[in-house]
Amino acid sequence: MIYRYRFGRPFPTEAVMRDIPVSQGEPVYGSFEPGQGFSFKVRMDARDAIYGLGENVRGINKRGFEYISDASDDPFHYETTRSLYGAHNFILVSGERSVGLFFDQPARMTFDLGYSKQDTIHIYSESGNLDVYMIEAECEEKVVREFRQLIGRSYIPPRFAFGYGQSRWGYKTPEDFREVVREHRQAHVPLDMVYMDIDYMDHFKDFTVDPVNFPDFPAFVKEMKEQHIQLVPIIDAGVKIEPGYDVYEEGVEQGFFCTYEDDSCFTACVWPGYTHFPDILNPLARAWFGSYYKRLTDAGIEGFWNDMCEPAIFFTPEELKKTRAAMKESLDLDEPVSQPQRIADLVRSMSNNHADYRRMFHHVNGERICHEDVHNLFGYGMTRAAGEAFERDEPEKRRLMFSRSSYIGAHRYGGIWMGDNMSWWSHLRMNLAMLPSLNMCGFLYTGADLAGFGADTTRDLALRWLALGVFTPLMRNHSCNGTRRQEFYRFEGTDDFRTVIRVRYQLLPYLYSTFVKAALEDRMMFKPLAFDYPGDPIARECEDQLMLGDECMITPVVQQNAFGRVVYLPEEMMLVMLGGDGTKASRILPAGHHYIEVELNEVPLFVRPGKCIPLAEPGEYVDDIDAEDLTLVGYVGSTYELFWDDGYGKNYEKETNFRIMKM
Ligand code: MIG
Repeated sequence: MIYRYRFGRPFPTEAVMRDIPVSQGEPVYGSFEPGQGFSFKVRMDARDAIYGLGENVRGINKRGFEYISDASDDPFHYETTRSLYGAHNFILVSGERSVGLFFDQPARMTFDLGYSKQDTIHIYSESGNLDVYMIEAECEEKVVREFRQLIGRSYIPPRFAFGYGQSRWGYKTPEDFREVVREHRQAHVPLDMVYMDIDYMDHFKDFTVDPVNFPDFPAFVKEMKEQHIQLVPIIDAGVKIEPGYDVYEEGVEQGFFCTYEDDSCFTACVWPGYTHFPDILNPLARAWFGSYYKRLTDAGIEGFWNDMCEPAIFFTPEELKKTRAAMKESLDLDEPVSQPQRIADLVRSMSNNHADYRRMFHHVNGERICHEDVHNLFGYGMTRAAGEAFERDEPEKRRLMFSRSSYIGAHRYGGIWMGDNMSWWSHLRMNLAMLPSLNMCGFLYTGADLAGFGADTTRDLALRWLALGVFTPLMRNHSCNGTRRQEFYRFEGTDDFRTVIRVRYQLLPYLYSTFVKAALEDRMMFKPLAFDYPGDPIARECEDQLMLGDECMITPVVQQNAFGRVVYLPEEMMLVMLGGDGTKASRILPAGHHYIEVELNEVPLFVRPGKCIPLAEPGEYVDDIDAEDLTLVGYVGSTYELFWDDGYGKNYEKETNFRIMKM
């Protein structure tokens, strides 16, 4: 059952696709507190668990901390960071009852989940304009399914997007890209995508290509495609202010940029220098911004990533002025400054400052709306701009699109990557924990920067992270300028990398099929063990293993210097050790705890009783995989339903896309 409660005048986020009648009176769960803004409270039992909240730090069970939905560019996040790049206001409380709660409002919102008081959930916001949805069902999975049906079908990318991608902030010239491809092909390490970060552009201007490095861009795209490589360029939120640059000029002329309160264009400094932000919540401006992607798709590009769409701001003229004045004042003083912290604080607070978000306005259906009140929708709007444009442009064809910032609703138009992480083992564990949380919120096409974006990685971290990345729909090695290089060929013993990445391609039919079926059936691809084994107290506490589809359990190694790990089996399962030297046979292990050895080039996978999965001959790229030549591993007598289509089209339900395989 879904109940809806309405407060004030909510902004139409269009996160929800179904019209649920508004209930009056007391909620079926917890209570709404009177007073300013919005406040909801509910008492928990000692052992209730809380799932959800999409992209956030900490574990799968989110209980015991406070999280804030406030999309922020924060690469240096830790266990106590309250907001990341996205805002996903869905939680699932699981205990005697399973209840899903979705707070559909795009301004800042606090989720105190047993933080102030251990037994109390307190969810509140300054904004009193929102819809609250409460979902009751007999188990966690059903709650999620009802929620997912409410918010609409998840985005499905083209099949090539399930290949391996190499990225690094700093690739600039055609030779930089060619080198990546050459190294992979020479070493027979599979590769499908090379990502183009901001340096491919002409002075960081969206929808342009550096004319010096790429005098004939379509020819370069073609050259890459001949090697079965898709180039995936980045698009940033800010449009450079530069007379003569048509995106800037058209945007100003048509009133398609965000403004100040006086309707002049809002200005913020990001990579291109001073920029304006497209007014992405205005449907006309959204269509206008989206139409520029065609400049690159006309050149042969089939996928993009949208960045800086929180939107991230380095500084604005207003904040810069304030800081400069303070600095000047301190220069004029002969004595040590009286407030030593002040300048450092001012400099730090110049970026992503809410004072700026309060100065920024959108124009939606004739109304001027302060950005602060709809902040969490910007990334969603940008993903949607691209998604809607692709749909208009070539309705029959899927394209790759994923963004950094998001709100629930964006999951229908694209995926997300998990933002800037660090080359830390703790962030590898966080990557794992985020998968089911994001799946609950509709985001299926997702993954983290493998081997870590910021800071220097190590060979073993890279391999262990890739071994998790083998399972994530988005499998991309990405790193920051200035950090240790982490393409596989920068390390010793590159055979191990080949072995691990090839496992992805062996599993490709299974992963692709599992992904598409999850999208079509509004289900999760990755589940906490608790969802499948609700009566098992050990399974409920398991935070470093996940159920994959209906068939498998994954148990990545997430600790340095470990030669294996302890795994927990809620029931008997078959261990299939992929990668390695290829000679290890699968074996059945009884329920309970086991220590399994896992070499750096191995990927353990457990198959559930009565199930099997298909394995392909690994190819060098996705189109090289032969879905007619599959081997089943698992339990004798079991069957698997494979989804395999043309990889591009949208006619998913076509009967011939489904095939029953019997072991
Ligand atoms: O301010 O484009 O998260 O993936 O490499 C940093 C440069 C801007 C942030 C993205 C990251 C990307 C980087 N970008």
